[in-house]
Amino acid sequence: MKKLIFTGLTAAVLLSSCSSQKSETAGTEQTVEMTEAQEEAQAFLDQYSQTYQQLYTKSAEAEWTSNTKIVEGDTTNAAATRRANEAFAAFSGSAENIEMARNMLDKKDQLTPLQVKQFDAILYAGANNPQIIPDVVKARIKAETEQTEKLYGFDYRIYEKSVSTNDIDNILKSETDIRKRLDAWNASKEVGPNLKEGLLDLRQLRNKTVQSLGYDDYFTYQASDYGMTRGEMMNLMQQINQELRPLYSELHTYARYELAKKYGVKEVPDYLPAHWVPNRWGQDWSAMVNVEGIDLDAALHPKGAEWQVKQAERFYTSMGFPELPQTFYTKSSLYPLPADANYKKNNHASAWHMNLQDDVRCLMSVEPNAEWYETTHHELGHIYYYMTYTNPDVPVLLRGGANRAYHEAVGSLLGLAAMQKPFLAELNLIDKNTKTDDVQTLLKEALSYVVFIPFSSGVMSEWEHDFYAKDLPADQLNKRWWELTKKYQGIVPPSNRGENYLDAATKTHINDDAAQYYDYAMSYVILFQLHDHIAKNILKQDPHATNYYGSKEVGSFLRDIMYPGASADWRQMLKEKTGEELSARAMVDYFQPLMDYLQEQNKGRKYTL
Ligand code: X8Z
Ligand code: ZN
Repeated sequence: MKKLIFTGLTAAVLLSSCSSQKSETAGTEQTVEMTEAQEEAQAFLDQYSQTYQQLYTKSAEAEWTSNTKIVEGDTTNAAATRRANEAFAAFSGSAENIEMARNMLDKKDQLTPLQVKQFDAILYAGANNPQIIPDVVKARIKAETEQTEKLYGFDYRIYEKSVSTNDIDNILKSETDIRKRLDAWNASKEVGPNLKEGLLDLRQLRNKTVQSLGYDDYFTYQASDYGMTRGEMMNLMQQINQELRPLYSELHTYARYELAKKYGVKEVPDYLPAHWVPNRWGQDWSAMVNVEGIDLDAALHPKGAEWQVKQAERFYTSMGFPELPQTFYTKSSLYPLPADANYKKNNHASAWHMNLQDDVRCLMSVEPNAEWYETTHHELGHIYYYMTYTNPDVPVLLRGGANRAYHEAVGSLLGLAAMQKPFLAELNLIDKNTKTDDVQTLLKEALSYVVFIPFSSGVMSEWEHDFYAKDLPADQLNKRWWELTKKYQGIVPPSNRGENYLDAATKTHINDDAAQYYDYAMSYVILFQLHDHIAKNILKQDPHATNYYGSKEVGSFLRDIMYPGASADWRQMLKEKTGEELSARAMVDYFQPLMDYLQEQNKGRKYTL
């Protein structure tokens, strides 16, 4: 989950500012003359932005407390969060502000492109909180807060003993006893039924809010942030999925046979039982493979959790990014709570731009292992994105990614780079003289990046599409989830999962980052496009074995992408920076060398996808 301000705009923009202000563009101070209409618009924008920022900050502060201190039975935090979110909604969704933005956009040809983008942003935010139906918005805010509390206040148990989700994840990554795996997997799904009523309420409330301002449904609303219709978004997801399907089919076959061997199961199943794979949702299977000579878990363990955060920061500063502000360390919540804490916290990683200014924080539960090492780089990507577009050229209302997927892509890109061998050798996390098997390394990467695609572009996106846009019946929620899981991931439940379960809702995004999971699928595609360009054209290195460490050139390439925030046009940006339109070409190319190996391994095996 990310805590981000909306983006959502299309036209390209020249950075400029009003006549009464000075702006620094490319290091030179410029004063831009404005017409009367532009001055009027700017006066409104300045006023709006100021209040917006204040209320956004209060809401973020309250949310922060609600997500970092979940006390059973306590209602004070929830009430404070509700009040803050209601105040933000009352302002951003006020009929007056929406009306004003509409009127301004009626004469958009008289405004600067940057102003037009800000008015679009005002309307987009308004549609989520329309005060023509204040009761619906209030009910949604209440339901959202309650849903998060239920999800993160849940006490997961295995054999009656309380466990953290990190504990469950560690079992799924390494346990070879199939019974114990099943028990851990089952434990991870126990939270679902508690979330069903709340999620059904949220569907109705989310749909109703955006429908009042003319969107078909909540999924359509979220897709419009990319300037796309819901159908266009789903087509794009299908396309990404298809391009990676041949490789996924090989990986799926390989995993069925290898895991059956590992667990001592004689008959290889046609579909992977969900508790066989090393992740609660089957979205990342990389823990299946150990590459000899690169045991990152073993190398990271003695370094400790704090080292990982500091190291991720060092990676960014090595490329010329500034150090994190001191308040990042004093105000973030970076590590798991002590076992005896009498409260819980949100245990899914997120990055927060608290005041749309200098207060940036992460909420994580970092442990010293490869998964958190990667996640830490991912989250700091969000943080450096926030820090980079917090500059005089980017108005508060456009402090978001070029699109939401870009925001996800930057940190994941650095996560990928931080795992490559030359980089690991530079950090002494592996011995640079050890010979390692490149094919195994690529296989491990594919089990993370390629395996993620059918989950994100297929299962998650289509389930949420059906849920919000197709009114998926309340008695078919789990059925649909497992249909899609089988179809896209080739994964089946360990045993029949009826409608008394709600396995989709065990995924945090279904509850608190709704109808946006395609962001991640798209972010992987963008990530490989950026990486391909960086490796070949900037570093002149093999994309499979790069070392970004210390490269100011890579830093400045990334900085240029992040600097304009949402004032940039995302399609144009991709074209300018990589020479390509959005395409899975780079991702497919990257993993191409693996195809031969997998086909060889899978010779004579039965394919089921
Ligand atoms: O939710 C996240 C980030 C937070 S923005 C940790 N991710 C997705 C997930 O965990 O499901 C990163 C990749 C996929
Ligand atoms: Zn993220």
